[in-house]
Amino acid sequence: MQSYGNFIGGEWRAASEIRPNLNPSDLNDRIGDYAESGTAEVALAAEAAAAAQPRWQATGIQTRADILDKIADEMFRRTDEIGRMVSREEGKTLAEGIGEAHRSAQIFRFFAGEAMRNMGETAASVRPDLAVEVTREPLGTVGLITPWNFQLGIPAWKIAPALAYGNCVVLKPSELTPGSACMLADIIARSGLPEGVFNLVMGSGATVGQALVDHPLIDGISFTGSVATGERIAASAVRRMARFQLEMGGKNPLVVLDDADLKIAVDCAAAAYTVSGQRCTSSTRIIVTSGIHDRFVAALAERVAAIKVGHAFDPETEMGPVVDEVQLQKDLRYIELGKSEGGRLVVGGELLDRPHRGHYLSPALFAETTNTMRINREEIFGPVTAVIRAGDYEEALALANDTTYGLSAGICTGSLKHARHFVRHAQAGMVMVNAPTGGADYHVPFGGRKRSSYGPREQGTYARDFYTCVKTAYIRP
Ligand code: TXE
Repeated sequence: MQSYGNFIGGEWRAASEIRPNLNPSDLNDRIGDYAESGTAEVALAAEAAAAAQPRWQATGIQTRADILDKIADEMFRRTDEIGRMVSREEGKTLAEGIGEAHRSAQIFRFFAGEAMRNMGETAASVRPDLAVEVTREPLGTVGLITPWNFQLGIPAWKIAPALAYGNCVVLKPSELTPGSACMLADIIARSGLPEGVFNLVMGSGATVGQALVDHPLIDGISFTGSVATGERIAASAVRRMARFQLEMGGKNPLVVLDDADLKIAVDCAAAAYTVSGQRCTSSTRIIVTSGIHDRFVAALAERVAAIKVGHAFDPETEMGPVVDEVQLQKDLRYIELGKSEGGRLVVGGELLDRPHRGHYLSPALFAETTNTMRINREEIFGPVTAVIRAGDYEEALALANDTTYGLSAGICTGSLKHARHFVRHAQAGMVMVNAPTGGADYHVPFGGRKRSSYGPREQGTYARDFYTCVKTAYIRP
C-alpha cells in the first residue's frame, strides 16, 4: 500500500501517522494511506511559505504566468488519469471526474493570463503637485481549506489566483479526498515553482485546519465547507485580524412556473442529482406553481427513477455512491425526517445492493412538502430534493427567498417579465434562467449571500480582491 506524506518546503515528508483512504464505490479498494498530521507539520509549512514569500512576491509576472501555464499543460495532458483519481476517491462518475480535471486545468490556464493583467490605476490628486497610484500587492501567505465534493476544482480555483498574484500557499484538503490533492501537489512540484511557495498538509479539520487558521504567519484563510465550520473559522480569524473568505452551504430554490418548458424544467431539476447531490449549488427546493405541478412531479419522478446508480467507473453509471458512511447516514436520517414531517417520498431514498460494497443510495424525490420542514431548511448534501407547491409567481418568489442561504437560485419560465423580475429580486449570489442552479463558469464571480458566503467573491477576475491588498500611493515628482 502506497503511503503519502506532506509536501512542505519543496519536498515530500513522511508523516508519523497515516489515515487510509477508501473508495466509496468499492470499500475493498484502499486507495492509499495519507498523512494524518499534527500542529508541528502545520507550523513547518507556514514557516516554509512565509520564508518563500519575499522571493515569490518579487518574481516577475512572466515567470508566474509560465509556471501556471506549465501546471495547466500537464493537467490537460493527464485529464483522464487525474479524473479517475477524482472519481475513485469521491464517488462521482468518471465523466464528472474527468470533467472536473479538465475544468481545473482551464482554471490554471485562466490565471496564467490573469497574472499578466494585474493592472493598477492612476488618478489626479486634489493636491495638484501630487500624483496618485493605486496598485495591488500580494496578500501574503494564505491557508486554503477545502472540502471533498469538488476536491480538485476548489483547490484549483484557490491555488491558481493565490499564485498568480504572488502569494505563497498552504493547502489543507478534506481528509476524505487527499489523493487528488497529492496528485495536484505532485504536478505543482514539477512546475518550476520555488520551494516553499506551495505546501500541502493533510489531516483532520479540528487539528490541522484549526492550526492553520490560528497560525500567526498565515495572512489569510480561504475556506469552502459547512456553515458550522465557517463560523468557527471566522471567529478564530477575527481574533487575530487575519483576512478570511468563506464559501459555505446552500438550499437553492428552482422555481418552475406554469409557462415553463416541461422538458427544460425537468432537466434543470434532475441536475440536482449530479455528483450524488453533493454540490453546494444543487437545487434542493423545487418550487412549482399549481398549473404545471402534477405534470412536472410525474415527469421528474419518472426521470429520477431511471437514474442508474452504480460504481463510479462503470460507463453505464449516471450517479455514483455518496462519499462516506457519515454522509450516507445523514442522508438517510433526513429522508426519514422528511417522511415524518409529512412529505410524500415519491421515489428513491433506499439503500442499494451493488456487486461492490459501497455507499449506494437511490436518488430521492419528495413532493407535498412545505418550506418550513427541516428538509427544506437544512442542507442535506445528498441526492435528496423536495417539491414545494406555490399558488403563483409572487408566492414562489417569496418561498425562494425564505431561507437563511443565498448561493444560487433558478427559474424556469417562458415569460421574460417573470425571468427579469426574478433575476432582480432573488436573494442569491447567482441566478439562473432556464438553466440548472449548479454549473458555474470559471471566468466570472462565484459566491453567495446570507449564510452561504462571506467575504469577496471567488473565481474569475474577482478572485483578485481576496488575494491582493490595495495600496494607494501619493507621489510628488
Ligand atoms: O465539512 P467541514 P464536512 C457541508 C455538507 C456536509 C457537511 C459536512 O452539509 O454534509 O458540510 O461535511 C475542514 N478549522 N458541506 O465534514 O467540516 C475540514 O477538514 C479549520 C458543504 O466535510 O466544513 C475540511 O477540509 N478547518 C460544502 C473542510 O474544513 C476545519 C462542502 C470542510 O469540512 C475545521 C462540504 C476547523 N475547526 C461540506 N473543521 C459546500 N456547500 O460546498 C473542519 N475543517
